[in-house]
Amino acid sequence: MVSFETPSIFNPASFEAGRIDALFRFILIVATLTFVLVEGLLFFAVWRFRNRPAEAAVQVHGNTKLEIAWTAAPAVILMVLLGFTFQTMGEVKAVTGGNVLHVKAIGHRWWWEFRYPDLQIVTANELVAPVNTVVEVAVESVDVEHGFWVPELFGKVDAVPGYTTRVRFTPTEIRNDYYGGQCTQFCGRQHAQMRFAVVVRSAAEFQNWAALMQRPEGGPEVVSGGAAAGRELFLTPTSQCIGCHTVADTTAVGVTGPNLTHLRSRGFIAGGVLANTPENLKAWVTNAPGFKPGTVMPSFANVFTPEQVNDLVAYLNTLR
Ligand code: HEC
Ligand SMILES: [Cu+2]
Repeated sequence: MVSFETPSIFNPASFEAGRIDALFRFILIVATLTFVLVEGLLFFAVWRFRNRPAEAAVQVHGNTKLEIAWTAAPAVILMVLLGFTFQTMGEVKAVTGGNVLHVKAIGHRWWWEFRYPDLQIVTANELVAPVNTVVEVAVESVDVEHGFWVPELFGKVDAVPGYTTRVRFTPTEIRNDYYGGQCTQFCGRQHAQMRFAVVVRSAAEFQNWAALMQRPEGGPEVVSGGAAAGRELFLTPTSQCIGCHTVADTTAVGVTGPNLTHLRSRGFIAGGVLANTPENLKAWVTNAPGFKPGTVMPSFANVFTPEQVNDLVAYLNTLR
């Protein structure tokens, strides 16, 4: 299993996550002071007015000033917190504006699809974004409700079937590792295995990546040997692959599973839980439900010979 850097809201790497972090810390301080004050008064009262055998307790009824004070003080505190919360919400709200990169994140049981409508890019598991650019993500779902969250970059939003939720983030830091994301709404058996990553790159690196992603599959002339046999098998309708997967400019136009056109350009497969290595591809293509019981991708263990799987993986390896 791939381990992303442990996601933390205390380690913000975008303007929006920075604002949320600041609000959280402010609320934490106010809440801590309130807690210490209230508990301190409680313990003081317990100690100061503890029962002593000789004394009868003083009987008091009502204290208007005190009651007004302990109603007004929390109300004022909550109003202040509400004010800062509204302010932060305004700052992080998705507003479609000028220089915005639009990305669609579509939840599937149990992986995330990423589409860049303006760039004609379709990929999975990894959202690549340029640093210091406003990225507006339109979050959707094709099946059940999912949750979309990268703690370092933006607040949690729901992916609701038939409805688009928008969230915006402006990454400010390029880190070597991935920003780890996780489905945060229980969505069935493989909910915990529904991860994704955000990769933040410099503007130039992002352009290179986009250009690579816009290239079509190389066509039959670029593959040979096992890969050519694998390509043929992959594109044969009876092998089923093309019913669920797309490879641009081939007869593979299925949309049930991840787009495989540039499969090998991604670090992970299977909803971010397996490193994208030839060995893992082989194991996955042989028996996907062995890794993720319940996935709609069937097991091919009794369908293909190991040689056929080798050929398929040789072909998948050419999808760069
Ligand atoms: C019934 C639909 C279906 C069929 C048929 C199918 N797949 Fe899949 N495939 C999926 C789904 C769904 C996933 C994503 C599963 C997940 O991550 O939970 C997937 C994932 C993959 C992945 C990993 C991609 C990634 O980025 O995560 C590869 C590679 C793959 N399939 C190859 C194949 C090959 C090769 C065939 C034909 C032998 C095939 N699939 C047949 C549905 C299908
Ligand atoms: Cu989910």
